[in-house]
Amino acid sequence: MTSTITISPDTQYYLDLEERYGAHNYHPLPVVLNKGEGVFLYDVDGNRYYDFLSGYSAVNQGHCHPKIVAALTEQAQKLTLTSRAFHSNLLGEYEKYITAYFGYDKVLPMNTGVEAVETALKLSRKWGYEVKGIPEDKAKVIVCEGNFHGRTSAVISFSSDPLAKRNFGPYMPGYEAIPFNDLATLEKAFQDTNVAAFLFEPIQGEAGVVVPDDGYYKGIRSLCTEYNVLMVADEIQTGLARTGKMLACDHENVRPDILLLGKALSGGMLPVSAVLCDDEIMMTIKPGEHGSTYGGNPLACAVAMAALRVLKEEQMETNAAAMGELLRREIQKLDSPFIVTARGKGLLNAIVIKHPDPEAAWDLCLALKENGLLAKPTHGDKIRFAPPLVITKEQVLASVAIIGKSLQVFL
Ligand code: IF1
Repeated sequence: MTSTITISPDTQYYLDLEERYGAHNYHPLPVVLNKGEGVFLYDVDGNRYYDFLSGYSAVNQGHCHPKIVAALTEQAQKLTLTSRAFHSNLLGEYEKYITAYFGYDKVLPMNTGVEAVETALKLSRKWGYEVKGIPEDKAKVIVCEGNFHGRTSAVISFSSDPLAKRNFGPYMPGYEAIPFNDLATLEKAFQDTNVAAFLFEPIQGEAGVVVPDDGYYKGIRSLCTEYNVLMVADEIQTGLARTGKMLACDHENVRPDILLLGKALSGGMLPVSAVLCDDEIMMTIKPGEHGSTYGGNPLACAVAMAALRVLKEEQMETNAAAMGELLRREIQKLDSPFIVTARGKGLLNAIVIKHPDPEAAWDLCLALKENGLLAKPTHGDKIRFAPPLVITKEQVLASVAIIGKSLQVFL
């Protein structure tokens, strides 16, 4: 492998600060960024990069989208936080806007994605006991092997990734993992009348952008309806136009019972997440039974409405679908012996690397960085390619040229 990287004194200065004073809970690429605009990121040495990670799909609208920044800065000078001890003039407006946008009775506003997941798990259990009639403390939630839903102690309890759970026990009971994209096993699991919900990612992101067979979402919907189990779609990464539709479930016109959103719900400005469902489920939580300090704060409400608005105004789902097709087609045309496949939907994609060196994906990402494109491996041999949804045809072609050039690192 001939990947050589250059680290300037300015870059090294920042790397050293993080090494000395920060937890070592990540292994980032050796690049220090100080500016973002649209599809581009810029480092402290003024180098420009195509961003092919988009903050793990939190920056679908492009870095520092002017309309979202304007909403942020305008609201930041008026009122940022009241807590839910009092009302604000924006929470109700936001709740009306987002519930109409996605077609649900109500929304429970939270902050991070995993808080939305935890909220959905609590809602599912509460609904299980108080509506479905599951005996107390017997509720089960079915999840998928290879899942990633966040990093709280309860959520890692049902992770199948040893790295995510090792030495974080004891684990939360009440979960059963089945294979992803397997409706027969899902139906078997639903024979247990204590099952309250099925939590799934429409496309498994962290597992390496694993796209299920056509008909999977329709199959889940039909089984959940038949067995009175809540269909809980974690669209925190796949939602908000990322896969070429507003929601990944829209590819099969399927409506989950509980919809989870996060990441790009704020366009990368600040943590904003949301749990949407109808009254039968949402009204099982009574005052004082759930919440958070920042949930539904006026700043988040203003930013989220702007972030949702630009998705539609700029028809980002249409662009994501077209540019995703182009990206996968152009990568296939590279006809590289080191790329097994380029897979995904819309602009949520990954390439699978074929090379004897286990570090090959990492070395390719270093070469991509040297050539002006930022991407990160996931689970060893896969590299996620997920640029902001505002990317143009010319920028896709330029990016693929960088990918083609960088693959020479394997020669
Ligand atoms: C990290 C992964 C992606 C998510 C889905 C819930 C959450 C996430 C489908 C929780 C968060 C982030 C977390 C971040 C890296 C990134 C990630 F690699 F971890 F798995 F995108 F694929 N549901 N995903 O993808 O949302 O609490 O983070 O706001 O932890 O390293 P969060």
